[in-house]
Amino acid sequence: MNRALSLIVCLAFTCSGNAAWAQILKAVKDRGALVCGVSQGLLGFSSPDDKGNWTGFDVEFCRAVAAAVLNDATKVKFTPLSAKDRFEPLKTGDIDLLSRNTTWTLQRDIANGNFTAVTYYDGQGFMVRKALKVNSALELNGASICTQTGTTSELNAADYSRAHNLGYKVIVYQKASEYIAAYDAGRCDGATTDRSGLAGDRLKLKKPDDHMLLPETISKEPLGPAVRHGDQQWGDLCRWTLFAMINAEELGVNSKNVDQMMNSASPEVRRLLGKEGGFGAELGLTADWAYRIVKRVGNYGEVYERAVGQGTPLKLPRGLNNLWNKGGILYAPPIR
Ligand SMILES: N[C@@H](CCC(=O)N[C@@H](CS)C(=O)NCC(=O)O)C(=O)O
Repeated sequence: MNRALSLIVCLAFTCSGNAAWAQILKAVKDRGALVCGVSQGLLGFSSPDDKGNWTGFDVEFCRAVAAAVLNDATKVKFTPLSAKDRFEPLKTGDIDLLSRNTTWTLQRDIANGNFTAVTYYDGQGFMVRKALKVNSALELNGASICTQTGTTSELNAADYSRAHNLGYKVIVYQKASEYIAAYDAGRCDGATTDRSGLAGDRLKLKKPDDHMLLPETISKEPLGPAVRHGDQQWGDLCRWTLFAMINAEELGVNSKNVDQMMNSASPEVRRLLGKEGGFGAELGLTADWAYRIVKRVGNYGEVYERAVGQGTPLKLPRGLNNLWNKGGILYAPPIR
């Protein structure tokens, strides 16, 4: 490439990069609300009550971003999306953030948006009726298995069947409510999706205690939020929102003690809470961005316990989603 041409190419990239820079953050600030894509209803992750109040782990992440940007965790407009239709609104800019039990895969990362980080490490499982008297997914030869279309669940079930020569008939439905109803009505021998999803879906069955999860975990399902391609600042902001929540847990900073922690002598706590370092400005925010997240929403552990922990009907153990120094794999880069 000659020098003139390479200069033009270089300028074109620089300009397009600048044009995209900070668009979403500005739009959210101007609008005074974050538009967050969530599921249509998955207990523990994103589910609305009769009055339209949303709760769950993915919902809390939206609120954490709103707290960081707008200093108000309630300033979120939730857009419920089916599995199949979840990526299009991200690409068109109809949502600012997709926080919907979405597995990070190569194809999705390239074609649909940038995955910012993993908020929940999961894997796919199977649910069956106890009355079926099977103890392993390997005993489900020729079984019909219900799941939702547009998911990795659908693809993994087919892979697993092929790899183990099981002859599963994978039956897919457009909506979660349809696949759950079909399974509950006995139209399938088993249901399959992420184990965390099955934990929530089981509670929607007529008799949850008549059903159980089989021991196999057949895939890796790193679930995380995604943002639109091309706005680096917004991606950084969403990624560091999660890292701030994880670091806060590691440093013992929570929503109840965060005000006292503002006076902490620990350099790490001081950098987290914006008393030193001035990292907020680099994210397009004020210095106390992480203070706001912890104060208005909580650290990672608080959110986990509130949404899916032992005090909830889901009772999901922390497992992989515990801190790296407590037996899990949550390891947030340092704030410095
Ligand atoms: N993590 C998987 C599965 C995600 C998924 O959509 N699971 C279904 C079954 S639990 C679900 O959440 N449905 C809720 C909804 O569509 O509202 C993926 O990203 O493809």
